[in-house]
Amino acid sequence: MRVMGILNVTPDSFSDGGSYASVDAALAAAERLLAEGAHLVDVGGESTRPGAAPVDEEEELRRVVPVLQALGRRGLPVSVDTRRAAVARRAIEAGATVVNDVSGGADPAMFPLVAASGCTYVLMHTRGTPATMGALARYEDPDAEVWAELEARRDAALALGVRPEQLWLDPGIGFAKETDHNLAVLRGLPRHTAAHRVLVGASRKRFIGALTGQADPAARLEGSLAVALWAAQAGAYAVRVHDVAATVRALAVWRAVAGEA
Ligand code: HH2
Repeated sequence: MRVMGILNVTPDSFSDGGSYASVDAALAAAERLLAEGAHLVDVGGESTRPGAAPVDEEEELRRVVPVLQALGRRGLPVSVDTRRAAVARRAIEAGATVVNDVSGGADPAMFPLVAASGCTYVLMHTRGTPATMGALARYEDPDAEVWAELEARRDAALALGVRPEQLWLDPGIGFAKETDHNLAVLRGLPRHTAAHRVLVGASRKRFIGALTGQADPAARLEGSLAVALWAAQAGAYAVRVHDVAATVRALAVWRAVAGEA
């Protein structure tokens, strides 16, 4: 299973985002994640936490492009976490090979860009925007509804020329989902991993804090590892995590027990 290591270049991560000092810090952090065993570093310049304020395009570009260029010059495996086709385009020019889009292709220019560039594209399930998704977390059957909506977006991407082998599908843990919805979706994973390359992003998320009584995201390691191992057992293709070294070690033991190559 692939491990995508998270590199946030938001101001709360690097107080002077965009300066040389922060680019160097980001480069060092990316190299550390890869040395720890990440297959890919996911660079994001916009927080998508529930209720997060949107970042304008110019600011997002200012945060991520210098970092992506620095990573690209080193030839490091990079994905860009963005909802904007314009940002994705600049990222691909800088050497990113994966576009990770938490909006599920809301930007009308996104699917055509993905089709033309041939990049790998992570298509994630959500409803609404980070500002509105909380109110949209209403489901009768979360697993069935999430995957029906995700497959509809997949079909829209294919209709615009994206090829099936470019796609990873992500049920969007924590996006327009409460704890019970996240658990239902995770429980349903084995039903979907044969048909799709599935990415699971549960690392340090709020539902793990709710289940373990940990308000501090950094104290959610054990719960995050539990979900990563569940995802591996369910046949997921990739996990998106903050704690790369611990995840890689946990997966090594899981792999040995499971008898996976
Ligand atoms: N979750 C976040 C961001 N990007 N991408 C994918 N494919 N799947 C996810 O579940 C996912 C994602 C959460 O974002 P945020 O709250 O900004 O925090 P962080 O980037 O530290 O996870």
